[in-house]
Amino acid sequence: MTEPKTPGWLDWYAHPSKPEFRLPPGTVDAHCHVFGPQAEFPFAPERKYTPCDGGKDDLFALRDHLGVSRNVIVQATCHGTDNSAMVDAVRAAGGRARGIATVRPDVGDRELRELDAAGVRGVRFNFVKRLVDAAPHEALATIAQKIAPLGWHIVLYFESVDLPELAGFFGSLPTPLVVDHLGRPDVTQPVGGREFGRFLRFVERNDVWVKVSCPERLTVTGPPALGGERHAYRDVVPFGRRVVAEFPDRVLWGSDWPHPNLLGHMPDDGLLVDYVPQVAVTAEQQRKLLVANPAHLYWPGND
Ligand code: 0GY
Repeated sequence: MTEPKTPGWLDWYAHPSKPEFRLPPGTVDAHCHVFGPQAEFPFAPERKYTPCDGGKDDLFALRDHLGVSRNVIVQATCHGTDNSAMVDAVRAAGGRARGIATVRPDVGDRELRELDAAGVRGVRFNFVKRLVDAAPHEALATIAQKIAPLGWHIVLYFESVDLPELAGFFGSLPTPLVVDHLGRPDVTQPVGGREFGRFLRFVERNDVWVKVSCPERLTVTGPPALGGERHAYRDVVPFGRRVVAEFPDRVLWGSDWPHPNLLGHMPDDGLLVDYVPQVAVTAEQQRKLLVANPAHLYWPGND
């Protein structure tokens, strides 16, 4: 039996537009997910939402439609610590995908080696309270120690207001760090203001990677009206542009398809591609953001 979707759930865009911006060859979508399909990969009992299906075939179709070459598939919280849908998708991509897993502190070496062989290159630590129950630092530190010898990294998902209390713990982690969605700034604050300044200093001090992703999640002004201009999410642009300008060798881009838990609107994925040249304004910035940086992190030796 399949579970019904969370009331009000917004499904991913079935017919995304063709982007005006031509992604350079080798572009990596470094943040996307798969949801099920539920009949094959049931959702986890401890999940906080039940999404629509968004399986590997739909992801690969979007990849090809947008002109993306490779994907990094991040375990979604609706699958808990059962990584099978994500691993199945990474395997099916035949070298064109890597994975980010969620594991428990008691994960064994054998399971980690199997995940590594499948193409997993990191774990995600999620501190967003609406998505996960408490994330005790001791348990996460145990996971970090176990994955560090594999050369994996840790993906961090947190709200910007929580950074001050988390920064010390993040600084103690033994692997490279990758921050989701610009550290989720409040884009009604100035880009030169205290909160974003704190985030920029954190990135500088800890040499972390930042995903310049999810303008559709961070925006307050919203997308353009249907049929309107293609320069969407203008209120997020200064934040993305600042990070790309300051840390050109440390930024990644991701679509976040199939876009869990959006409340206001579902983005046209073609528009999300057209957001890229607004924040990476030179060809060199675009090459680093889309191709060179993710290749270095996920396909080293091949970059
Ligand atoms: C994202 C954002 C969200 C959800 C998840 O794994 C997830 O469930 O990541 C969110 O709700 O903000 O990165 O996809």
